Amino acid sequence: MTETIKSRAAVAWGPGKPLSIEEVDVMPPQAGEVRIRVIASGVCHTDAFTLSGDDPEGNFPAILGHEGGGIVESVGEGVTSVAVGDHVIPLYTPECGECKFCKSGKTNLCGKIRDTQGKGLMPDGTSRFSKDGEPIFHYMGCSTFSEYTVLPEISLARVDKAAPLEEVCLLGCGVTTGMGAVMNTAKVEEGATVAIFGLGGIGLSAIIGAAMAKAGRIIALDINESKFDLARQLGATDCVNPKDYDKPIQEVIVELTDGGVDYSFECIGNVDVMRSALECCHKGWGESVIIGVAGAGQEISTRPFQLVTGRVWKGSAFGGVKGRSELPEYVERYMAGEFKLNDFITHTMGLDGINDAFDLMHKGESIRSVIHF
Ligand code: NAD
Ligand code: AHE
Ligand code: ZN
Ligand code: ZN
Repeated sequence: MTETIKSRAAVAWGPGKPLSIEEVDVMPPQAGEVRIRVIASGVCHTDAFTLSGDDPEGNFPAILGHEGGGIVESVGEGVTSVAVGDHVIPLYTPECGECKFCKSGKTNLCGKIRDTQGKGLMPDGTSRFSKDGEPIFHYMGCSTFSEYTVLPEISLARVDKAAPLEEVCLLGCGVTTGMGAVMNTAKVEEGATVAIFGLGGIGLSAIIGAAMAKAGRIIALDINESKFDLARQLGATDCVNPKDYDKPIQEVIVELTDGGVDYSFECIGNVDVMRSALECCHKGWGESVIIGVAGAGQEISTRPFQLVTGRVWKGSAFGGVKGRSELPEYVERYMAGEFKLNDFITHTMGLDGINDAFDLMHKGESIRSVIHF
């Protein structure tokens, strides 16, 4: 019989406010739910985006965090696919296996719990978190900035116990998103020319994906040149700072590449850069994938002629990866040494230091900060 437990958590009380470390109550998992002890959580730009107040789905007070790794502490009635002690990665893109989306074979998005998840609630429309009796919202179905959190069973990928959760937590969002966008969404082929805009955790992971796909040329762009060394180590062939040019960067790339790139990836969340990323694609076939998340009210634009003449605009969530069935394989590939994760972990800190993680991100000094509980 599981009970409500106390948990240290970083609470976002309101938009733009620093997170506050609190002792919160975490209810036992209900039917179909699982309570996990979070071992580590990366801090992704999307956490900062929601904290800023720009996310139309932002709810406060909330416990943010969605790039975690943990151990199953208790399970609710009817849970069969994970057991106490299993190592798991929370999934903000669940996989129920039975909804229209899951059965389509066309997308990794799952519709089963999306409505309640977007409202910061569990599938029954209530929260498992509270402080002094007042409910606190969940976030992206994960809330990994808490020592203990509760998730639906369909939102957990069971992974190899030998994998270090302090590292593979990055597969809960950033690294899988970047690699997957290249390999699953764009399906970059050998010899292709690729441009990657924004060299944070997502863009650098897209470089890993492009190098694995044996892209012939990988052009990495950022306005912060301190990102270029790692980009080159991971396989970028050209590093470009758009600030070095006084004409639109799409024109620069088109000239550099004899007419444009085969694939581009926007990994920033800037709608002007999304336009550049589309327009630097080659006429007739170039494809641009939007990964970055833009704030409420922002819209993309281009001349329709760009599409009429064969360029394709796409988007990608969690790299097109179906978390329960496919993420364990990413963990295995990591364990087999196919790619590294510790290159990305520039800072680690306890939960008390979580606001520093946000500051480092905003100053452009970190790739990923990982919180160790
Ligand atoms: P980050 O802050 O670590 O990296 C962003 C990078 O973009 C930085 O290196 C920054 O210098 C660079 N940049 C900013 N403005 C630029 C400009 N005008 N031109 C060129 N470079 C510029 O962020 P991250 O964690 O890598 O996330 C990147 C984006 O991806 C965010 O919008 C995030 O919300 C989004 N995201 C989307 C998904 C998804 O599934 N679609 C998953 C994770 C993150
Ligand atoms: N809530 C925002 C959109 C946020 C968004 O696009 N989230 C991405 C994941 S970002 C991870 O760092 C995603 O997976 N989206 C698909 C989905 O179903 O949320 C808004 O604009 O309302
Ligand atoms: Zn993320
Ligand atoms: Zn589903």
